[in-house]
Amino acid sequence: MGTAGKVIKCKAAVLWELNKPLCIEEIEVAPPKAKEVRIKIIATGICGTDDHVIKGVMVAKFPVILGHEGAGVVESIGDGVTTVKPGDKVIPLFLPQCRECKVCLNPYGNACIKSDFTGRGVLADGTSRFTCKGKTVYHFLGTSTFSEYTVLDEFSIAKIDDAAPLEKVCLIGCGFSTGYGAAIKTGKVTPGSTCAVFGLGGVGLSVIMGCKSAGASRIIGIDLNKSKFEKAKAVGATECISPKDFTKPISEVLSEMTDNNVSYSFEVIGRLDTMVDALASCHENYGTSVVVGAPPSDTKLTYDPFLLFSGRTWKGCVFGGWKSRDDVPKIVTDFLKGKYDLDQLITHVLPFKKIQDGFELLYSGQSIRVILMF
Ligand code: COD
Ligand code: ZN
Repeated sequence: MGTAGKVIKCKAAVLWELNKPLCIEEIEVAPPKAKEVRIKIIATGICGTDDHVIKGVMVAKFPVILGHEGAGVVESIGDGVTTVKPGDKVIPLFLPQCRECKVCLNPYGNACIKSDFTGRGVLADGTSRFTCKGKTVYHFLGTSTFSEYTVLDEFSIAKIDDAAPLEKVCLIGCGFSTGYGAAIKTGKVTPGSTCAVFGLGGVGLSVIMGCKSAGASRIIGIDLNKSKFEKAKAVGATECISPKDFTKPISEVLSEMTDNNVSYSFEVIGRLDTMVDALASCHENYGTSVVVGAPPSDTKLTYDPFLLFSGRTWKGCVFGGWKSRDDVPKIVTDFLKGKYDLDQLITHVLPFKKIQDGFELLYSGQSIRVILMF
């Protein structure tokens, strides 16, 4: 391609400071160095975690280009890149898979040590590929999809099927895979089982899709906001309840509804009280409860240890437990085979320049997922 090896000038949303709106700026994107790949982003979702950086709940180096739920096409590759080539459709991975570290080599591990959850804001060689107005701009989670072009380490990229619609499969880069994997990969939901899903946002809906695809026969959605019920039922919930409608603890309500037979429960809210409620709601002996929602930082839980002593299993997962580079292409293929429907999660599609409107939709609770198109 004509741009390979050259600096590309393009548009990106730059966050210059905490608690400020994102600014659409012209930036310079340097060519990829060895073992790096430059991608043209075609579509990106907006996730709550991007907002966590804006609000200072999650650390990052400023100025920064956020975005970690995108899909695009390879523009050029650096020396030594073997797994993708220009023109390939790809999904950037905020949870990389280097295939060399202790975690990647463990058959059950997926939180590769090359992940940038501490906010270093640079690629593996310790530098950034972005500049704006003469200043270095930092990367976010090794992905930075709120830019027309971005550069990633090769270990942060999954090559996907050429037939994949990028404006939909971008959700596989974060929200969908997180929920779907919590059910399929981490919870290992079994056919005919009963599941309870606490929290019916985009990730909770993805958990429901996972439970359904695993063959669960009852899937009970729990949310304070009853306007979430219709969509939850459309993606596979068999019943929905609001804790507001009961005076007794929700675990007792679920036990009565199911003859004490909830095998799997999922917390997809990120609250301490609902984490314990979800644990108490699964069967005291053979039940498994999965924590999907990120807990508030610097908090501690108090719970009755008999909840575990009787035999329950309590687990958590990041990115659904998937090994990103191995599994994301398979999740995309399953989508192309019609195994699940991503349209149900997409409530708004906006041009990239309207990114701030997209965040406003997130704040107002009107959106499940907003997709920005370049
Ligand atoms: N009881 C019942 N429902 C509640 C309660 C409550 N006490 N409080 C809130 N809810 C409902 C809300 O009405 C809402 O419907 C739902 O819970 C939450 O949904 P959303 O739309 O706010 O959020 P999601 O589904 O997009 O994501 C929620 C998570 C908690 C999963 C997310 O914020 C998170 O923590 N993700 C996991 C962390 C992670 O893997 N991060 C990696 C990169 S993102
Ligand atoms: Zn996310």
